[in-house]
Amino acid sequence: MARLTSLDALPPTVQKPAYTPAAHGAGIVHIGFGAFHKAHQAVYTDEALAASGGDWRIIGVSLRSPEPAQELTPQGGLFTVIERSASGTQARVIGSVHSALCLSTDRGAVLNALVAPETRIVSLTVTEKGYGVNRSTGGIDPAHPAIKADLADPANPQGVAGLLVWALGQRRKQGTPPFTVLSCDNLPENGALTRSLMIDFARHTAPELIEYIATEVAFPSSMVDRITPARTDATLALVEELIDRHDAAAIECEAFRQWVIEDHFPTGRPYWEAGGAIFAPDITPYEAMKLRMLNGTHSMLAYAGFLCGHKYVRDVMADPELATLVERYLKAAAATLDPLDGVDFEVYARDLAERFRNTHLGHETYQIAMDGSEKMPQRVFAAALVALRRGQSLALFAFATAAWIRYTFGHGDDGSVYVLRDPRQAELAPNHDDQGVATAVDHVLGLPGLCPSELRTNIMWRSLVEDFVARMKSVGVAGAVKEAAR
Ligand code: CS2
Repeated sequence: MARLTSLDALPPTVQKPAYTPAAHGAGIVHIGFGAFHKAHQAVYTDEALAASGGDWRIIGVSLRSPEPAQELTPQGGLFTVIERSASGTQARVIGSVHSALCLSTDRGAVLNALVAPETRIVSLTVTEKGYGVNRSTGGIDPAHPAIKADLADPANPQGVAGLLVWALGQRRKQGTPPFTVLSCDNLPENGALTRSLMIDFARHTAPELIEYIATEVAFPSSMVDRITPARTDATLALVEELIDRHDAAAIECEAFRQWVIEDHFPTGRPYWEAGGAIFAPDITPYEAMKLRMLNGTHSMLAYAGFLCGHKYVRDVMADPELATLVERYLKAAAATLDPLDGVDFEVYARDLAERFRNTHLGHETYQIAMDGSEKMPQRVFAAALVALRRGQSLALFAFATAAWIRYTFGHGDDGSVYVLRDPRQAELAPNHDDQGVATAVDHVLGLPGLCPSELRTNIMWRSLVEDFVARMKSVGVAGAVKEAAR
């Protein structure tokens, strides 16, 4: 089968860019060129280019993995997104990616792109663990591998903070205005967090840049949302069927998407409104809603569901007891939020449950279960802390926490073992179940920078978490789910 290399003669059912991609230059460097970026910001940018043009195509950069660039380069940047929902499957070819690079293999080209005056935005989807931020101080985590390497050799940067601080230094030297840094990761106040990370990194490596970064560089926060399962061979086969071409870079996702962004782009931006992006002066309420309701529920259902033997989120939703817990978790998380103009949390919760039920997506619980130590604080503990202060029930949050702690034992009730896939795996690993439940709970909740002390030292919280872990051990996770859903 012929490879996707041009927009010519694609089947009429395939949606194509409503503009000529090659007529637009690059204006964005995106770091973390994975499936989520392709399904989200690249689609919004595609629509912005169609609606109002501009030199805003994206140079996609992977920090380590050469595959994304190898897949995309022979296709001239074109790739397919298949959007799957109950109302059907739509294939669309995206033209907004200008080129793709890998830092380890195209180092010179990546550094050039970061200092090029044409680059006015650097956006990021490097996952929670990619930043190297110490969440309790907001500064750098000197033990993070990329931070460590970049502190030792700042002129030869490998990680996010190192690369961006180096590039801003070069731009300042050559009199080029700074780029805007746009974080698109599921972290609270992701703009402010990236800013404080970079200022602290500069403090250690280039103090002359502190003032410049603090006053001249914009770090808008953004809330991003689109469920994007890891690609499988089935994705590629379906794409071939739909577009009648081989596309090595295709991805699949749900039809829903949302993007709420702080409108602070001194060097300009694409007209992302064309794709439905919402610009708001303060996005933190949207972020809290998404992190606590979508992502918090996701983590709860991933740990409990995985340990009950459910491979996909849709299987979890087909299990009546887990579905009941999902519904209750959504309610409990919603109750921790302040009212948000124009948003009905009940409707949002109903829509989320519907999205989780999407039978057309194979979204693995094991994928969501990854990196729990990076996800639990903003998803579950932040909500639990508000619930504690407001005198609301802690039960669902304690259940989610217990399911995560049970997951850190590294084996299911049937003895099957799995790899945790967590950057703090070495610290979590001693947490096996032949020690007492109280010791296991202490060990995980006591890890530095994880569970806020107000929550950790609360006796009610502790005993709820311990009781759930104990039940999971004595009657099995499925048994504990059944009891909790009663
Ligand atoms: C998920 C998210 O893997 C995970 O942890 O909760 O990736 C989730 O699918 C996205 O945030 C949806 O926008």
